[in-house]
Amino acid sequence: MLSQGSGRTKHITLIDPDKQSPEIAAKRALVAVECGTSAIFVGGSTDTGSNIVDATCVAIQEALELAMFASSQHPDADEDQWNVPVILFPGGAHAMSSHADGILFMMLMNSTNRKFLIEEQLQGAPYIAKTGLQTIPTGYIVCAPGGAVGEVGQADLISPDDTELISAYCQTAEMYGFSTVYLEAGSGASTPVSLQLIKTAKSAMNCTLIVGGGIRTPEQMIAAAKAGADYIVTGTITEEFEDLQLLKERLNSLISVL
Ligand code: 1GP
Repeated sequence: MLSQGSGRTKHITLIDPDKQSPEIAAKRALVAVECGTSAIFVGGSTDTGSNIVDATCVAIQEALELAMFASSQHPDADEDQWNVPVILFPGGAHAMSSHADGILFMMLMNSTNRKFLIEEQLQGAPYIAKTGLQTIPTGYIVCAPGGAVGEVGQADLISPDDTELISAYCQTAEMYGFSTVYLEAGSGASTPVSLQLIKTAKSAMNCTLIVGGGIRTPEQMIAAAKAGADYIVTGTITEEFEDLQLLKERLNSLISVL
């Protein structure tokens, strides 16, 4: 579902179901897909209930299906453009939906609290097994400044120049068999994950590398891509625009540089 495939860095849009109604979330997701985003992550906040997560996944899936159907009626349109996965990015075992295409099954590797290392996973696994949600085994590593997720997740933050430590975390992730590593600076972070950490992570392992948190400009997108990110996640930007046309312009300016 997420792979290093073409070698070109791709963009992922994060939608936090807590930040808008499911209808608005679906409209925002459509704009993002139109701009070329490759997947929609649904999640983020730690206390969002499953009902809101589920309603948001349903609304996004329905909107994508409708757009795909509309495209199929036009000989010049590319209906495959709308075929993007909706993937859960859960704050915990409570934030699940069977209407997603998959789930980042994460270990917050640098948490000091066993809740985020194994307990939430133990609670979520039976539901995932029952619903058959496709799992993406992911090592989630929170880097400074870390923001809310660093605090709530009680992460021992990785400092921007600690290449030795990030390298060991990435090697560990690969040895555990994780397919993916997500370097997170925190939603709305004042500074994104350092380029040094991205470069080191990329060269330390063969896992798919996701980078997110505080990325807001085309220059930051280009730098993270050059440093080795396979996927770049942006979330906050999508929530800043009520006007969908303005959102489209902003997202286009970011995604088109990849
Ligand atoms: C947060 O990495 C994501 O989990 C996205 O961060 O909201 O800062 O874009 P932003």
